[in-house]
Amino acid sequence: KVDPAELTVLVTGATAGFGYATVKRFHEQGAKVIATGRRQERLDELAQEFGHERIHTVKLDVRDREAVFKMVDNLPSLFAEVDVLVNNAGLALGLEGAQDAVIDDWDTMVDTNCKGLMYCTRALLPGMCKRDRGHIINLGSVAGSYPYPGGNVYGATKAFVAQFSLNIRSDLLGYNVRVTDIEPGLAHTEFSEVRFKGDTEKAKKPYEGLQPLRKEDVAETIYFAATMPRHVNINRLEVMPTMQAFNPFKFHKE
Ligand code: NDP
Ligand code: 8X3
Repeated sequence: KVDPAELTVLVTGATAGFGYATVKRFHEQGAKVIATGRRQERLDELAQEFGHERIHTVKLDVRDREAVFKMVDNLPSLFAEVDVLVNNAGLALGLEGAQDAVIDDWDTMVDTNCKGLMYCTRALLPGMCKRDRGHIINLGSVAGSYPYPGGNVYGATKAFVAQFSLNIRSDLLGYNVRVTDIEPGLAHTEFSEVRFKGDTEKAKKPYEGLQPLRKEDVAETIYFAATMPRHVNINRLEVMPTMQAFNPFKFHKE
């Protein structure tokens, strides 16, 4: 098994949800962690929580290509050799049908979930290849495999994440650099608050009457993939709440 205390882990979107839980999981096991996100006050709280030890925080919007590359170039030497990149920053916006969706929301999802993830990957991969040691862990979703009404662009961005993950695996054959796509189902984080733009009532609905995944469950899955022996690559890992499953096809009848 990989010893987490020997790892430097960079997490995007570390200010909430899976990202925060992932920082905590790795940090408590002795890893050095770079926590990034847009909300500075949350990053400050995080550094405080972990005693400013083995933690480096950077305010970063993954959509800003220049800032992503600058962040990687400017990492302090103690954190410069990143072993694990957790490409977690992402969001869904809206649940309208494609015919009614807000096109700016589509842009934001593509810019964050696809392009931001691409930039972080591209910025860190050369170092990983040079050191012949690394792991890119992407946050996909069940929404990338199974369609649902209103999932239009969000699901498509996650299908991109799944295929991008497989394709870069092909590019990296011959290097000790692993690539994993973690594909969670319904999980209770700030995800729904963001999707419904602060409409708390709507945001609560998906989680009512069932036990969704907790952020810690997903962090554990990420941790599992990262600490498997180096000869093992988890390609895709789909994880759902026990209380979630599939619908049959629907038909519109005249
Ligand atoms: P949260 O909303 O709780 O957390 C999302 C994180 O992403 C926040 O830390 C946010 O931080 C950050 N973020 C959003 N936009 C940007 C940006 N442009 N630049 C940098 N950071 C950004 O959601 P989850 O923890 O649930 O989601 C994490 C990932 O998991 C996402 O990719 C999501 O699509 C995916 N996912 C979620 C599922 C769920 O049901 N919750 C299921 C399957 C996948 P800040 O605002 O400070 O920048
Ligand atoms: C998040 C899961 O089903 O809300 O990716 O799209 S879902």
